[in-house]
Amino acid sequence: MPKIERTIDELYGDDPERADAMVFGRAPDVNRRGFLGTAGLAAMGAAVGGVIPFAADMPAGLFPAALAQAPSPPAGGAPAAPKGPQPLKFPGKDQGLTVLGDRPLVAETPEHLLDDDTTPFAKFFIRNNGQTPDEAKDPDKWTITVDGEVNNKLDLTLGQLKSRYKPQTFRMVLECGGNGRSFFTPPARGNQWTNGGAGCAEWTGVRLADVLKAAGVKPSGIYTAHYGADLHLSGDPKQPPISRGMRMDKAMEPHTLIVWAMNGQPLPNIHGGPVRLIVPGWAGSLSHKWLTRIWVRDKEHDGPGMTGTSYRVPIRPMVPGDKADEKNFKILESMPVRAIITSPANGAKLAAGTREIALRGTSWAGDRSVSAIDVSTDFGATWQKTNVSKPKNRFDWQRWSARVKVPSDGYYEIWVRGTDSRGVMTPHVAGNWNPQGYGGNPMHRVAVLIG
Ligand SMILES: Nc1nc2c(c(=O)[nH]1)N[C@H]1C(S)=C(S)[C@@H](COP(=O)(O)O)O[C@H]1N2
Ligand SMILES: [Mo]
Repeated sequence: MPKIERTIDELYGDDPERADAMVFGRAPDVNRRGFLGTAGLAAMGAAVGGVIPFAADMPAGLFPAALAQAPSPPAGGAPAAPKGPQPLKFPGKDQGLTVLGDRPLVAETPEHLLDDDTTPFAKFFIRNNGQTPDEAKDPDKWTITVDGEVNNKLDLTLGQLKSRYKPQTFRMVLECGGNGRSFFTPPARGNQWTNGGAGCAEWTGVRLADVLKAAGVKPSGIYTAHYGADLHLSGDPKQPPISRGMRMDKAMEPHTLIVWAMNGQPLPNIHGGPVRLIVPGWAGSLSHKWLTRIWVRDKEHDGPGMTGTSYRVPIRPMVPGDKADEKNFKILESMPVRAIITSPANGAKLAAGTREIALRGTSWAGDRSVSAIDVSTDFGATWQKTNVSKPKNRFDWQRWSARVKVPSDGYYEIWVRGTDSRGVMTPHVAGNWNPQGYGGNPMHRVAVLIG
């Protein structure tokens, strides 16, 4: 690939018309599919590294996947990462993880590293909001309080939790509420996740429902509020750290767990050890780490992360980039369907003469399941069905695989789209724009160069 002086995002940000003319070799107002002039085609081929056999199907104005790897700089909030993806340096973690922020530590997993059925610790994303507490010296003495709208307030040690209730193990996706945020235009505030704020691990613990039943939730107890041992990022104990909560019916679901093990090992400190919540299907921020207290409330929780536009999405669509009217927002619950390609990696180079490519990926859909995954090699002109695995249990992700044929050497984009159990499909571009960028789940694409 030729050296790119400025990222394509920067170019588009500064002068979109010139950028379009450079990339597509034509006036930007010509919005017809396949309208690439000969000069434009040559320029585009040079930019992506090869001829484009399906150029006629390439939508006008499309960023080639080969050039769209670097996430856009954020509009505000989190500071922009210094040039290019920063590798993660953390004991036991794969250096291929991308650091999105180091204070607090936030790191995502590039799609091609999500190629395991069960995401190992080494490849599991990290999302902290505050200061990570020190490792617990005596984990079984860690205490969790359950209070508020309950008949019997509980102070349970982890040891008691393990012995009093029946342990459960499920393989389930944990996904940050902001996953996919970098796909919004104009950029949304916060960590610029691509698709890697997610992983699927085996979680062992007890049902939150069993603990709540032991505490005896009063009819007035309709919502939970979660508290942990981490301090606010400032280190000031008077500043409240993140505290989210959920409707009682989600808290009572059989897959909502208080867990102490991940992939059969004691829960690592960085993932909330010795004990955390796992609330599958909903924003990862509900899965409170270093859990110390569940307060049962008689109204929707209003802790940090529950108000304004935090973890809240528009009820009626808003104009992208516009000022938010907070009355038009409701709390984010189930995450939307997402489908990614885990092999080949974006930018893969395959030997000349390759005519068939083996594809693998994974998919999940919040509270729903995935009913179909389709792939395209011709910019979405035609689609092919893939084999989609059955989940091991509810909230497990669903791996998919396919073999696709290509007619000649050159530059291809593999596109994937997923459909959930209610027929809702991943869109071409992130929709329902919102200031903090929740629910960005456009089709994933990878660039592949043959020869
Ligand atoms: N106590 C506490 N719990 C927390 C957080 C936090 O900052 N503090 N971050 C939340 C968010 S936003 C996400 S996405 C998940 C990330 O879990 P992980 O770091 O184990 O991947 O933890 C959630 N639980
Ligand atoms: Mo998150």
